[in-house]
Amino acid sequence: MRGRGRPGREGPRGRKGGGAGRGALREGLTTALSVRHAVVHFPDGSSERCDLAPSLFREESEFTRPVAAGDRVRVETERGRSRIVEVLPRRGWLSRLRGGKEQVIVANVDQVLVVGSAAWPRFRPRLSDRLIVAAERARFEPVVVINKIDLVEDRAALEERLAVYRGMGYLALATSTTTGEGVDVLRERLRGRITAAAGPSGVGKSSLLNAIDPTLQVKTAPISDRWGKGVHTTVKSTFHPLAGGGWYVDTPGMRSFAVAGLDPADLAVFFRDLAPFVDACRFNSCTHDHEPECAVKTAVVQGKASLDRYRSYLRILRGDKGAPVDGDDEEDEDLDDEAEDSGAGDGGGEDDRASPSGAPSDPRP
Ligand SMILES: Nc1nc2c(ncn2[C@@H]2O[C@H](COP(=O)(O)OP(=O)(O)OP(=O)(O)O)[C@@H](O)[C@H]2O)c(=O)[nH]1
Ligand SMILES: [Mg+2]
Ligand SMILES: [Zn+2]
Repeated sequence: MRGRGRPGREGPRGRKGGGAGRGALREGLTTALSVRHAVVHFPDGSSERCDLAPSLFREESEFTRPVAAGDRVRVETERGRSRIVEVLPRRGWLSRLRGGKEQVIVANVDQVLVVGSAAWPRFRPRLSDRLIVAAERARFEPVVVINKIDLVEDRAALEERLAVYRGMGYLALATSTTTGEGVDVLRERLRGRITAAAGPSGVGKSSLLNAIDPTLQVKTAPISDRWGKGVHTTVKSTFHPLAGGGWYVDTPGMRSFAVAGLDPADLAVFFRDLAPFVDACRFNSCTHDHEPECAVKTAVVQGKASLDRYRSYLRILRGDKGAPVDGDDEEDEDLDDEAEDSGAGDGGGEDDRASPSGAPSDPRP
């Protein structure tokens, strides 16, 4: 099996030696990040706001920031001030490409809820599939969620899509925080695990958390952007402890998502439905695009693999080359878009925030 394209198991490095002998050193979990600080949760149950040691910033790095939510870190406390002096190697990380660097949305989770909505905003299969690839690359198990299922009467197309994901071995759920559909199954799946929820703004990532644990009351907001893209209510990746054990990492909505660190030759490895056909391609270097005698294309033509998933594959493969993909009606908006980096200071994955002013409110049937 081809394994290139996976991130190294190393991750970022902190100061060698961790500053032993100066202040007391403790290990903890980074549960939230702002531009200059991080909240670190310690095994004794306490949390502290910590500075980031300047030494963390010294090295040239492929990452936009030295610390990410979910990082296991060493914290030094001197004269009542705590600061992160070392980031321990990551088990995996969910990241996106931003301005040529990797922006880590969250590190060291067990699974990623790839959340879309049935309507308002519309379901975006390309974005969900990109997130699935990023989760696979991180070795985090994807769980596919199509929320707001109460908003559609004809579910056939969405159910078909869910069936494709189930066929790949993923848990794939239709949910509604309004009717409660799917919430019990989801709650059970989250128990005892660290789960990051990712997807576009306004699909209900925070609402799902509130449905799972109503005592949390995380902030949510109606979709009031007339283009249905939503306003960004959650602005940074934040860990919430779950009553039944485990954590739910609520992340900011994304308008676009470019998978970081992909080698086109290995992309098919991250498509569990296409990967089994790869070995039968005539050419070892087949990218399953224009090459003759491609077993992946044959499988799609014969209906053994989903055409829509194959479209997602081609979209990611062709990436910023911009070559059109036949029959792909998804807007060309899910590539690396530096214009999005307006201002916000990269506090752990936050996206641009649309203005909510003067827009209509969330329509309910
Ligand atoms: N009809 C319906 N509305 C929902 C459902 N889930 C959430 N909503 C509404 O959708 C809007 C957006 O929900 P949020 O939970 O804030 O969305 P989010 O994904 O966290 O958005 P960001 O934080 O901006 O990324 C809110 O008005 C919710 O009440 C659902 O299952 N059905
Ligand atoms: Mg939110
Ligand atoms: Zn091929």
